[in-house]
Amino acid sequence: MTDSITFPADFLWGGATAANQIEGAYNEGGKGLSIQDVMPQGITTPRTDGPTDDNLKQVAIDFYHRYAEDIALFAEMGFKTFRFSIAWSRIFPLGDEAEPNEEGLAFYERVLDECEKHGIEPLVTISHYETPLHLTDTYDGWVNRELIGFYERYARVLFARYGARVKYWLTFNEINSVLHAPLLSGGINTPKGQLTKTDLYQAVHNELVASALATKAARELAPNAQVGCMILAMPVYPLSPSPDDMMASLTTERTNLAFGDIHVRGEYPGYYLRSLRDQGVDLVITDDDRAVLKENTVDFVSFSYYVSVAETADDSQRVMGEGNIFPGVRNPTLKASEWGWQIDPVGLRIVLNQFWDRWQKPLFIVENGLGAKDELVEVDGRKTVIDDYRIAYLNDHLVQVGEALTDGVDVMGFTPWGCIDLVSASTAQMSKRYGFIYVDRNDDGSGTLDRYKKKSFDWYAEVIESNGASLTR
Ligand code: BGP
Repeated sequence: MTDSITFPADFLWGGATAANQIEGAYNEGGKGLSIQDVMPQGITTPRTDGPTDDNLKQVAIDFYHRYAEDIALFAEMGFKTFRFSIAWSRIFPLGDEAEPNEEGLAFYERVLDECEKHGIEPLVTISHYETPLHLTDTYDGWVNRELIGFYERYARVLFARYGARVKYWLTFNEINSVLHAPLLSGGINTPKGQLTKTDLYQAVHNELVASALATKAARELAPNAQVGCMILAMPVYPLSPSPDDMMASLTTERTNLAFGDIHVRGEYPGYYLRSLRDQGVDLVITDDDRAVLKENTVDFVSFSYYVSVAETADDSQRVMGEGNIFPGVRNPTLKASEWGWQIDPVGLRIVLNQFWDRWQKPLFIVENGLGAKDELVEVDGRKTVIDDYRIAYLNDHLVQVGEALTDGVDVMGFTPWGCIDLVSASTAQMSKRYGFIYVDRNDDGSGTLDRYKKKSFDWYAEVIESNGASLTR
C-alpha cells in the first residue's frame, strides 16, 4: 500500500445514469416505445405485450423535466463529467425511419446546455438497454443484420448534431451482457430459452460491427471525439488453487474479456473462435465486417464494476450467488449487498491492472456503487439519509483505484452509478438506491419526486474537491 493517493489533475470525477432509468416522459416529445416499456419488472419476469401502468420507468425520476435542477446538484458536488445515455427512441421513435425526431434532438441539446453552463464534460452512451420496441417486434433486435444500418444512422445523427460538444462516447452499455439478457441488452424478442446459439452470437457480431461503424462515423463527423467500448467487468477467481478451477475461471472470464479483445485488437481471438466451433455456431461474417472491425478500434475501454465471482470445474462445488445481470459461483471470502452482490474493492484494482496489462488503453470506470435501502430522516430540520454504508463502499473502491494508479494504470475517470437515485435495471425498483441524492419516489409509484442530499453528497464533494486526498484507507 502506498502512503498517499494521487489522482491525475485532469481525473474525470462524476456520476452515471441511463435515459430509461431517469427520464420518464416515456411518451412525450415524440418519443417512441422502447423495450423498457414492456419490462415493468426489469429482467425478473417475461416482457408484456405493451405498456402497463405499473412501470416505474414511465415517470422514473422525471429527469426529462427536472434535468436543470439535477445537473445543478451535480455541479454543486463538483462533477467534472456526467454520464447519461440518449434514448434511441427519442431520436428515432421506431428505429428504422429515415429522418430523426427533432424534438428528441432538441431535448439533449438542452441537457448539453446545462452541462456546459456548469463546465461539466458530457459522457454519452449511445445505446443503454433501450432498443426501440419496433426493432424488437419487427426485426427480433440485434439478431437481424439490418439493425447495424439503423444504429449507424442513429449514431451518425448524434455525431453530426452533438459531435462538437461531446468528447466522450460509449457505443453500447455492457455489450457483453447480451449473452445473458438478450432482450434487455440486444432487443431480442425471442425468449432466451428458445434462442439458438447461432442467433445469439450473430447478434453479438452485429453489435460489434455496429460499434466499429459508429467509431468510424465519429472519426469522420466528430474528429475530436473519443470513442470507448463499455464492458460489464466481473473478475472471476478460481474457487480453489487446482489447475482445473483456474482453467474454468479463465474460460468463464474470457466470455467477458473477448469483447474488449475485439474492440481493442479489431479481431476475434482464437479462444473465442474455438468456443464458437465447440458450440457448433457458424456465423455470417463478411470480409467487410472483418475490415471494419480491424480498422475502427476504440480509443479507450470503459467498464462497470460491482461484483466479483468465483468459478470451479467441480460441479458439486458450484454454489451460485448473485451477479450484475448474470450470476456466478459464490466466493466464500466475501460479504454481499442486500441484493446479494458480493462486495470486493480489491477486485477493482485487479480489473484495472488486468485490463491495462492486456490492452494498454486508457480505462474509464463508468459504473460502480452500492444499491441499498435508504431511510429518509430529519437532521437539523433537513431531510437526509445517513448513508455511511455507501460512503464506505465507494471510499474502499476509490482507495483501490488509487492503488491501480500507483501501479501505473492509466485511469481516465470515475463515474459512480446512479449518482441520483433511479429505477434499477435488473429489478425495476426505486428502493434499490445508489445515489448521492435521494429522490422521493417509492416502489409503488408514490412520492413527491423531491430531491434531498444524502450524507454521501458532501462526502463525494470533498473527495472531488481534494482530488482524492480526503479518502481514508
Ligand atoms: C448495470 C447497468 C445499469 C445499472 C447497474 C446497476 O448493469 O448498466 O443500467 O442499473 O447495472 O444495476 P441494478 O440497477 O440492477 O442494480
